[in-house]
Amino acid sequence: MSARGVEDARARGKTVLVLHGPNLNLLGRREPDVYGPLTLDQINERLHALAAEIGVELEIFQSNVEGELVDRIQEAAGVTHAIVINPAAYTHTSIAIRDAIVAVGLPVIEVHLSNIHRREKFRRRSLISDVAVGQITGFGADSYLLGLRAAVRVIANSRSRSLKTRRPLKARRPA
Ligand code: CA2
Repeated sequence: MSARGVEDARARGKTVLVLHGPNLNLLGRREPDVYGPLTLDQINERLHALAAEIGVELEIFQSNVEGELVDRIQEAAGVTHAIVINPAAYTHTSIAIRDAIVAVGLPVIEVHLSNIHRREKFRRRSLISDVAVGQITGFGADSYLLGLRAAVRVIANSRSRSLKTRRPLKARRPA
């Protein structure tokens, strides 16, 4: 096994939560030039296949409702090891999702299908990116797969502290 394989083996059996924000349930039906041809179910199938290959447990949740995404982030505390989130339009508006991420203190990878930095000005600002471990943007459905791989790497490299005793991240000041 490669050094990276040995490293990633530490993430085996750990749980990653994938969250999809509003309107992503419409994928594949409209705007394929911007968001790609795959439906959300097809993206989820690819995520499940990769998770099985790597040996991590996967939970996937989509909602068009901000509060439901906040609830799901809160419920992840103590049971999930990392979160991969495409907050969709809430990326640019949601202090509630940002606050929930800070509150649970779990490592978060922010992903986007399109490159938000090449689009309209209002999409270039993310309220999530400075409380996330990192952002993967512009690789279509592969952004999610790269996000899952990044989450596994973060889990593997984190010290084996109990999830329950993990202290929340310190909120950083937005620019
Ligand atoms: O590029 C991304 O992944 C986005 O998070 C997608 C959001 C957008 O608001 C963000 O700025 C960037 C939009 C998701 C809506 O998806 C649709 C899919 C098909 C048809 C219409 C919308």
